[in-house]
Amino acid sequence: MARRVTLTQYLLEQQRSHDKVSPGLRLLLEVVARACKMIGYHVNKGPLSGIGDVVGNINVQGEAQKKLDVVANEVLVEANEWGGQLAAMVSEEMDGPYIVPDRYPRGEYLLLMDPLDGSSNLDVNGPVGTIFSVLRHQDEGRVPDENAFLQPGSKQVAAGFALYGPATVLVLTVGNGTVGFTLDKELGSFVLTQPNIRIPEDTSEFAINASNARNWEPPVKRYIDECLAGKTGPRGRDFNMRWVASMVADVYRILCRGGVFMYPRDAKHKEGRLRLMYEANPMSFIIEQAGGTATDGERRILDLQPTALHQRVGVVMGSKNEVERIAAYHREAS
Ligand code: AFP
Repeated sequence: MARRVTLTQYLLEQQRSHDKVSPGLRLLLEVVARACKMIGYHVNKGPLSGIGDVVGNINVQGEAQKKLDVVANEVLVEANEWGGQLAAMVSEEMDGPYIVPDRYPRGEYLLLMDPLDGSSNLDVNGPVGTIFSVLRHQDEGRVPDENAFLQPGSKQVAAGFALYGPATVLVLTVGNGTVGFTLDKELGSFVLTQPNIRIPEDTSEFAINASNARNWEPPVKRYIDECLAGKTGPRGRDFNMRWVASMVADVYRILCRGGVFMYPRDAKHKEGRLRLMYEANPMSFIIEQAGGTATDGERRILDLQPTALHQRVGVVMGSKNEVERIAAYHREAS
């Protein structure tokens, strides 16, 4: 049987062979992965978990918080606050930064997360996941404030997501490619199953919520119309469409077989719908490290200078040649 490489072994090898992984970052990523296992445990119990009912809270996004959103956030905060690697955390489920309490040592890293992405799929047993991003705290001597987090995505030292689907998978980059692990539920270990994820540069599959079509900007409408025209249109081939309405699931599919994921700005979502800091940035780092491209329609997402923790952004990411075609359509339009 082929030697099974666990997440711990992979991170130790990265620490030894590349200066990109410090002992502190390795420990941080192992703690985040362990927290994801716990979240996956709750998710996989479905209605039997007794959580998931809307508790009536409305989070900073104005969304009804399901208890599992809150539980996932608590699991991540409690797992990460005592280890000494982090100075603070930002989450979709918390209005402002969570500063590691004085009773614990504060470290050099900042953690940003969407604890339960796709949670509106929970009621229908759809795939959901946890997205995370790691930045360095640039001024380690000072308690971080909101501004400490407002770094462009290119400053990320690690990013990843867990996908709680038929299997629980963990996708990770530390800046040395993108890799995938599958949870061996008997052993409780994440085992390396995709040692070098590469996104095909071409694709005939796109992902977009087509119910927004009337609101799309012209370059997006042009691109989608050409895909729908298929063999009879300018693309000369038929396209397929997928939309899981769970970014982690749609992005994982693209990592596995190519495609383009689109949640563009439109007349209804003027800034876009997805969050820059803990959805678009980590996913862009992962996609680029797998040979793909990620823009806000035109500009590279990882170059964008954030101005607010929960700001939204348009997202077009995946197979390089399609994302670049869409960016060209935006340039032509402007
Ligand atoms: P929820 O976490 O509220 O389910 O939103 C999921 C998400 O942020 C992202 O994962 C999906 O790609 C996108 O929203 C789906 O948006 P629509 O519901 O508008 O299709």
